[in-house]
Amino acid sequence: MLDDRDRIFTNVYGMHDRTLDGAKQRGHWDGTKDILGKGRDWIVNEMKASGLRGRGGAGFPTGLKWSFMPKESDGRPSYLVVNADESEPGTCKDREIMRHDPHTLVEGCLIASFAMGAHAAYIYIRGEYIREREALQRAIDEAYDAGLIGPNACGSGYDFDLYLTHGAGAYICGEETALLESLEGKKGMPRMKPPFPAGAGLYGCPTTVNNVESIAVVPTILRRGASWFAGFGRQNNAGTKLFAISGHVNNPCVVEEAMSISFEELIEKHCGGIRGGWDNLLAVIPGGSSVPCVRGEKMKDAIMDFDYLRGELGSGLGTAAVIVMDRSTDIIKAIWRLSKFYKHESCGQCTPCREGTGWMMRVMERLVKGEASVEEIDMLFDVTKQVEGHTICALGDAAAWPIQGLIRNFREEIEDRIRGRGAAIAAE
Ligand code: L3W
Ligand code: SF4
Repeated sequence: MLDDRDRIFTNVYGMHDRTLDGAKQRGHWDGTKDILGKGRDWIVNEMKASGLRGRGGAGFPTGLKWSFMPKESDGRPSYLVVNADESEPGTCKDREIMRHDPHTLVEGCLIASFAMGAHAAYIYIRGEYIREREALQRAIDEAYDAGLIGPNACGSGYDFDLYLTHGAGAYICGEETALLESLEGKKGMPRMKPPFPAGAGLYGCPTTVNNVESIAVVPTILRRGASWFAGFGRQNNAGTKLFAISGHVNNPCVVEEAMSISFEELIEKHCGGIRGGWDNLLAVIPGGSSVPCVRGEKMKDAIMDFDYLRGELGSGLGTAAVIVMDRSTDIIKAIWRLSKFYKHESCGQCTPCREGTGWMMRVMERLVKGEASVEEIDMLFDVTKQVEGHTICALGDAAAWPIQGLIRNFREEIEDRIRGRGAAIAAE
């Protein structure tokens, strides 16, 4: 279990003072000017050496992403955009940072922006996060008043402005290019990639979009050293990580742990075990609603990191939103509910997603009722394959993967329901 001294987020439950004074007492904003004094290259190289992979779901190496930004300006400004549109079902970790440890994010924005030559950063926060927005704005105001950001930030000679803006309830605005469209005042519709934001992002300028947690861990990594962070977790899966565990555990929580912790330890140490015991565990979605569910039996020995969950279990760490379901769950109905969500949130601009999400949801509805035929299970799987990888953004994949996980892991249950319904009709 991670030692308290190695936790970056020391105020996850809001037990301590979240103002600037409290943040400073917990070690934040300590030596920030010295970090900036080491220069852009040093910061980017340290971030690469730390092994930090993006915490928003995709796990793209953060230092590498920063290195895509231009070294010399071609006349266009560069921007950092923080994706705080946390909307993935099950995911509520960034909320804790913004509510209770907002200075980690504000300080991270300054350092990350400096490293990428950006004099302005935008935090795009989910519209429903009203208290979080207030807490974050207070922290930004405090940082301006104390000269930590603004002109000559921290006395470094670097000018830096930080803006907070909010969304209006659309899940798709968490997709990085839809978020940029929305920031520009347009309808939040994903753009084709490439070009990636580093080449043409906000207002057509070089932009890096990073998740809240990815940016908020930066100052501590640089203070304590890349090797300290890289010392947690397995190779290629470094660091500490916020896990948000919900569902049928005795004590749902958000907790920072070492990457690659076992699922069993995570649940036993922090959640008081599975409701009704381990034999009662039916299924787990280990990384937010977009990744495939896994049968409970396969999860007990699982290692909670990117490579194990994808390579060994065909699922993913995603946002590390761990959704636990016990045997009281109607798993077919639970996945149907996700299908309904993705259908509702599809922006509709590409055909496989616009048509496919509705089609998949309707077949799922019939599976829930046991009204489909057994042959339709394979047909549904085929349709998910036609959606996956054939859309402008990852929402198409996100709609396809949970259904694929259901069919791979719970085919017998689906067939039983169809046969049971058939038998019931015959008996009527
Ligand atoms: C420059 C290249 N940049 C990739 C950048 C790219 C982006 C990052 C990751 O979707 C996933 C999705 C959800 N040159 C680059 C490059 N980049 N190649 O790297 O890119 P990508 O395409 O792998 O992912 P994505 O489009 O950002 C994110 C999944 O995460 N998800 C989480 C959803 C999370 C929320 C939330 O509430 N936080 O909604 C869970 O599974 O399905 O697969 O920056 O530009 N050659
Ligand atoms: Fe819009 Fe769906 Fe296409 Fe993404 S995949 S651009 S959400 S229609």
